[in-house]
This record gives sequence, structure tokens and C-alpha cells, in this order.
Amino acid sequence: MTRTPTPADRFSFGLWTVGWQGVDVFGGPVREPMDPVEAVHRLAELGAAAVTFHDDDLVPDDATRDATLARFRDALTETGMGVEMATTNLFGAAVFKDGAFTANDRDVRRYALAKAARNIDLAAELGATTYVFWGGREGAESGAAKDIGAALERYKEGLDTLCAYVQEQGYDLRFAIEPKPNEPRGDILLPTIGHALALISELEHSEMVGLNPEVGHEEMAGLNFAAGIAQALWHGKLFHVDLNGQHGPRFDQDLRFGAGNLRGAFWTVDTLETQGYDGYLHFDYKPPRTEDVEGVWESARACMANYLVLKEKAAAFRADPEVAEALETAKVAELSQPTLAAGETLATVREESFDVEALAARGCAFERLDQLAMDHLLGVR
Ligand SMILES: [Mn+2]
Repeated sequence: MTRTPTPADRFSFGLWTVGWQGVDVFGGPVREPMDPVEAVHRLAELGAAAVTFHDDDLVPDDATRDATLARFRDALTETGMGVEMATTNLFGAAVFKDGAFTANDRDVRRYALAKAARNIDLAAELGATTYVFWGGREGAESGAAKDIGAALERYKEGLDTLCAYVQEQGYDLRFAIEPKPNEPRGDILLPTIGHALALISELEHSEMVGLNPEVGHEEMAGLNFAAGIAQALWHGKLFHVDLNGQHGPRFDQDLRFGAGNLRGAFWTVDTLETQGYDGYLHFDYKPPRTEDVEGVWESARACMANYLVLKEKAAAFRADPEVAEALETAKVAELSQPTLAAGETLATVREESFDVEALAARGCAFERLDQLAMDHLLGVR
């Protein structure tokens, strides 16, 4: 079993993941700040292909910006690591307490656009091809505080403006929206994959905007992540993915990939590997604050190892002749057959006679199929 990744596996990590110092709502930092150069070297040694960053992770202040970028570029050159995605921190600073593109205060919205545009320039310069928008502060805690329709208009305006900017500059960059239902805001705009897809369809340049769904974010809403990304793929909108782990609806746990909902992780990998996704496999998780720096690297290694193990198990499931037979019995392929044959109309089926009782009596045989998957996952097949 291959558990050692290589760059061909297309794994990437946010600098903010391994660099998380463990600050949470109830406590301060438990680990020293991580030098982005150190993160690049250690992730390269572990077999990752690329890193991603928020502006504030890499270049938090202008006084050190040039020197930091010079060291960072050297680290990329020395290791062969790429920057595949970047994003703007539009949530951490006090100015964004009521959101960025959808803040009631127009001056805040104007500042947010300027901050995003500046980091889009850096992202393009470093070779990123995806730019993520996670609007963690775009939302509200109370009903009267936010005019939702107006907020969506401003969200659209922000994305339309930045899309036009990318096109004017000729950057090879696509946008990916990351939905989340709540936390830090009580209710966040674009809470799920479906909400974000609906907004995208209203955008001026909808062809250059897709999704960056995150496992934990969808599962916080009680949703099935594999089904969600399968729909995103069907729309041609799975531009990027954030892999991590979550134990159902509760606070955002950001566990390493494979922890939490393991069966969900199995179907997530199966979907990514069989439904045409060819982007980076990006981990957006937080090494628990119980860990020292060695625990950080252990969790990063485990994210990739768990993906590779699940990939092997999902492939073995798909290659199993008994599974092929169970799929046939469950009529899974039959769903790809159009309901009406060529030339048929609705009138054809209205004239057809159906033995409804006999149809109703047919079992679907899904339990056998699912147990075969469980047997592969449990390692007993
Ligand atoms: Mn994320």
C-alpha cells in the first residue's frame, strides 16, 4: 500500500494550516509562529506539491513584505513546490467585523476590494491559478441588521468587479467560492454548495467562478459532502476542494482528513477519483492545539496518507467483480439511460400500462452494495 505521497499526487496545504498557533475562542497560542519558508521545506519533504496562502499569512506587514517574498520565492525554487491557490484574509481584522464585500459600511467594502485586488496581483505573480473567496464574516447574528437581498447584490458587485480586473490584467486565474453555514458569523451568506452555485449563475462572468467546497463546512450543515461535490462537478464548478475532517453538526473542527466522518471521506475520495476532478487536493485543517510542532507534521503527513489509503480502497471497491455484480443488481447504470427513448414523448408513457404493485415490490438491493463498500473500508475484503 502506497502511503508516501509524491508531487504527482497533487497535494497542497495552506500556510495557515500547519502554521496555526492554536488560538481559539477560549485560549491563546500554544505553538510558536511558523516561518512560511520552514513550512514550504517540511511540506516538500513530506511529498506535497504546492502551498496556498492568505495575504496575511505570508505578507502580514509592508515593512517586511519584500524580504519575506524574496525568501519565500527562494524556498519555492529550492524545493520545486508551487503556489496553486491564494486567498484574501477578509475576516480577521477588526475592520471586517461586519463583513467585507457585504459590510453595511460602504467604506469597508471599498477597502475590501482594494485589499483583494492587491493580493490577486501577488497570487498571479506567484503562479496561482485559483483564487478563493471565503466570506466568513459576510453575514449577521440578527434579522434586522442585514438586508439579505442588498448583501447579495454587493457580493455580486464585488465578484463582478474582481473578475473584470482579472480579465483586464490577463491573469490565468479562476475564482472559487467557499461556502460555510456559520462560524464566525451566526449565519453566513452562501451557507452551502447549493446557495453558492445559485449566486454564481447570477454573476457577470459566471464562467470564471466556481466552488471550493470544504468537507467540514458542508457536514456542519448536516449535508453529504460527496453528494455536494458530485453536484458541483455536474455543473462544471468544482474548481478546487478543501479536505479535512468533522464529527457532524457542531463547531468547525478542521480535523485532519480522514478523522471524523470516515465513511464520508471514503465516498469523497471515490467521487474525486471517479467523477473527473483533476485539480489540487488541498488540505484545510488545523493540527489540534494539543500538538507540538512534531504533532503538526505528523497530522500533515496523515492527511495525505489517509487520502492515499482511501484512494486505494475505493479503487479496490470499484475493481471488485462482486461489486460490479451488486451495482448491476442495484440498477445503478440504468439511471444513465434517458427515461424517454429517442422519439418518445410524454404521451407515450401516459398511454403505457404499469403494474405498479409489481414495481413497488421490487427491492433495490442497496444494502448489499453498501456493505461491500464497508467491507473494503474495514479491510475485510
Ligand atoms: Mn477552507
